[in-house]
Amino acid sequence: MKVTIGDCVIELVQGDITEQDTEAIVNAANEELIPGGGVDGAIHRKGGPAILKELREKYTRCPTGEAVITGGGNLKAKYVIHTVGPIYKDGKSGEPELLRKAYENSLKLALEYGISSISFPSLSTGAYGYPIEEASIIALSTVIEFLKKHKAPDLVRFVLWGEKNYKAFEKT
Ligand code: AR6
Repeated sequence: MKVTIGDCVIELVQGDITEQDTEAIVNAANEELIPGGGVDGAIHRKGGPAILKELREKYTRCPTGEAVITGGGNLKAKYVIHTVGPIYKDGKSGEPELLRKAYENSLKLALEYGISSISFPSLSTGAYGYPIEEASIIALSTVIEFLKKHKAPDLVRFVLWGEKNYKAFEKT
């Protein structure tokens, strides 16, 4: 599914983030920047050790809602933007704002690096337990607002894992 916001495109696809050929892909990392499971595990496995090496050289940690950037190692993507979504408690402990910040700060880094296409997973909706319906509203509204304001990047692709996640985003 595709929608246009001015000259920019938001695309929803079902698939694997590590296979994307956008200039950047976004990793659902943790504050310690230590490779874990889910998207994070898949990115480090396929991207190879260069990504972790660069993370260790440049950064010590990444607070929730912030984002850092490395090269893409063996991935098709030139860059990996590592951001940390909130761990879901009850939805009333600041999670919506932190999730919004994670998307927004990833997009800001993309602008800073002149990145024209970027793929996001659905941050926080795996190990961190954020309900996909609530998360999809924040993800999409944050990206739409950003594209309206900055008119870049040209393409923002959401890569959803499995049919249930794809359908939730499609409905939103
Ligand atoms: N491509 C796209 N989406 C995927 C893929 C993939 N290859 N694999 C899983 N998903 P998660 P979080 C979906 O757990 O909730 C890690 O251990 C998945 O179905 O990757 O932000 C980190 O180190 C879900 O919808 O990230 C952190 O400690 C979404 O991606 C912690 O998990 C996010 O699930 C971060 O948890």
